Amino acid sequence: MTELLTGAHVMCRVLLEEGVDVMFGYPGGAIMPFYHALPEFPTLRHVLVRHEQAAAHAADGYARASGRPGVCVATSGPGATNLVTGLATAMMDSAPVVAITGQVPRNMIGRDAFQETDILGITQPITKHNVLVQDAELLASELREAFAIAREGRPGPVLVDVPKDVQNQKIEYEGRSRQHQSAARASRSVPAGSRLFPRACGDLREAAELIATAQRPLIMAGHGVLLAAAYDELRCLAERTGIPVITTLLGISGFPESHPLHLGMPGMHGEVHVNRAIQQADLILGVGLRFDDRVTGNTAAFAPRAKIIHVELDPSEVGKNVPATVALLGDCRTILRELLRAVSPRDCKDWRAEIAGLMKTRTEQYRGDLSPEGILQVLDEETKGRCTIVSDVGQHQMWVAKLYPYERPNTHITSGGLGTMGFAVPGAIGVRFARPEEPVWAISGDGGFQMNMQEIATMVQEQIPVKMAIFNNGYLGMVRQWQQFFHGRRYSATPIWSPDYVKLAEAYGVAGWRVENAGQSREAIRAAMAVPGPALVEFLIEQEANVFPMIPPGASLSEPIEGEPAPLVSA
Ligand SMILES: Cc1ncc(C[n+]2csc(CCOP(=O)(O)OP(=O)(O)O)c2C)c(N)n1
Repeated sequence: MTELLTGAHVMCRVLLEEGVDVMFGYPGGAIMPFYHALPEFPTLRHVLVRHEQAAAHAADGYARASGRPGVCVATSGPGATNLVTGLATAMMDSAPVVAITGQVPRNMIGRDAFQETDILGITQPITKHNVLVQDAELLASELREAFAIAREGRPGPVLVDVPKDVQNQKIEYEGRSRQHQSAARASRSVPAGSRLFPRACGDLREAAELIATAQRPLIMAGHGVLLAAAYDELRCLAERTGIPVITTLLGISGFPESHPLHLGMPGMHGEVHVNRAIQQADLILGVGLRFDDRVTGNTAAFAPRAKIIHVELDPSEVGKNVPATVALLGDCRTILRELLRAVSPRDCKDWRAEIAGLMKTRTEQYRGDLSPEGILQVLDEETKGRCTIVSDVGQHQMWVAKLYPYERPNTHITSGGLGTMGFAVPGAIGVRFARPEEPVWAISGDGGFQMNMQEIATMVQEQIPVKMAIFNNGYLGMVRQWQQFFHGRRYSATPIWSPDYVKLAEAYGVAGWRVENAGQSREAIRAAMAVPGPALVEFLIEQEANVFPMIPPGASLSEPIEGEPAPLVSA
């Protein structure tokens, strides 16, 4: 049966068909017909953000936590350009996001119309696909395709630009058949990518042979493990072979941290024993990662003795940063299952003992009473591991990655690839929509928090009980650390003033606490978790605390800085 509908109604219908239950957006002139139609679809919940960047991050957070595409909506011009950082963030971290933007009417395009911008041109390199829909007849198919492209294969953001007159255009609409709808629903429950490469392509037998004969093998698990939900397969493979597992920043929570085979995080701020193990390894089984420069350090000196088996969905990643001896192309879960069948049991005992010998007991690096380590330990005790943490970017991001013990799958969410400050607060809003029963903590520095703290208003208006923690050191800490280590302590533009966060929370009608010493942490965290709505806890940490160890940029993994560099003696 066909119906006469406007383009805007078709957009809402397709969103419903695609199983969308929430979208994050901000209205404006060119997207008004869509917003006019929206109230007729009460099951499509719309969350009004305070800045479109936050809409994109919230859609991204929703996507990462649910495995389903997150949706954001903006008007043309400044609304659309405000999405850019969020789309680039989603692109770098393979998050399925569908962005819908209004565009000026077709007859105004190319005439510098009010709020016209070439958002297709702008987002071309930071989306998996984008399209300007020039006829409402094509709207349904383009939108459906947008969802399919966002979620299929290696997930990523897709932008659909819809001129205002196309939203108003009336067409005969034939809804997707019931069969189609249930097929769409079924496909959503399949982990991303598993339809593209049903079987591993690459030499499994050669990979199994390398795994059987290596003396010092390591598994490096990346974001692909989380995207493919390959948790059980990864654990089984590690246990069957006794190979220790390293989790990259985006691979964290892909493998339980208390597991005896878990080693830790590699790379720039990775533990010394992890990086040493990499440098001594004779085989690295890289699963769903791109061997990013923050992981490898100087690639020329990375894992000099190791052959690399690269398990990867995206063929363009293979050989891009490090050469692979064997490439197994496909969905991580599928390939790990096949590898499991192909490998024989072993235990790698000697190698594990060797790595244990490389481990040092961490010496307390923090001078202040309120250490990041202490805060995260109390947070773990109070949440009992039952919480998802969304971190921002900077020193606190590294502490949150390394010091909280992630046991449950996909409970650590952060902007790894783009390193986008301001991600945590709006990202956590999206995560909470995907996991309405889960306590969600957004942990930011005082710099990143001030980039998107306007979203407290969104939480209040929409009653989203995200708990916010600010690690306030009075600096753009990570940049200050680099200035201390590599720029002779010239703290140029890194001291940063903050408002009184407790009063700020109060102004929004939100509960807030300031924690100045270790003794106050537990009570504040407990109280924040006890209030039903959003809450904020500011931790006044030592101003010049540093993240150790650190591989200097461009150096090899064998050259860690493990303590404060000596102050420069001026001539
Ligand atoms: C949008 C954006 N701008 C600039 C940077 C560069 N940058 C990386 S870390 C950092 C400092 C972050 O400071 P803060 O949020 O206070 O966190 P801290 O490092 O102190 O924990 C900056 C400026 C960035 N990553 N993202």
